Amino acid sequence: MITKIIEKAINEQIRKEEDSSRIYLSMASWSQVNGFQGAAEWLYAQSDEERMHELKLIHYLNDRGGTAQLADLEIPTTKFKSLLDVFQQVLKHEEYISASINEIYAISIKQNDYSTGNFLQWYITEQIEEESTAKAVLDQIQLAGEEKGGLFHMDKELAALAAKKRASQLAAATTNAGI
Ligand code: OFO
Repeated sequence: MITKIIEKAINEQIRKEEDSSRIYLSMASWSQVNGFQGAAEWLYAQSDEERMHELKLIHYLNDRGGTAQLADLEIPTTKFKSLLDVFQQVLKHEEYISASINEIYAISIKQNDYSTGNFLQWYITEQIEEESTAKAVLDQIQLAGEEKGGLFHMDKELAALAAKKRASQLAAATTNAGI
């Protein structure tokens, strides 16, 4: 049985993951409209991944005797200055999510809830990867600067990264479905 404190913390994280999904969806849409097809594909895939993070938390909370609850969300911005601006915000957002996961982990240890601590390890590892990918993409966009050729190349790289992401999402879905 999960404590009310952990239930509240996980519900708050459910809200943040759903919010992340919508933020990336908005960024994906902006990228598509502004001619960055590869970035759009990557961000659409990232948005789906955040929904998967949300679902994983919902299932965990309900399975442990808690009740998952959805919350109101702010409308994500649709205005970005550039692709650089988009990925600066992606990195900032991932750092915020990492801090949030670390906070729930600390609460779970304080509450002697080692099952939740163990469950959160998956998110801790995931965040290391997400921050590192966002940072690598951002570095490359910064290197390309305003140069069209550099940005075109970066967009192609993002399309390749998106294809990889989709393949691993499919593999995870297949495993979860027990296929
Ligand atoms: Fe990108 O964050 Fe979810 O967990």
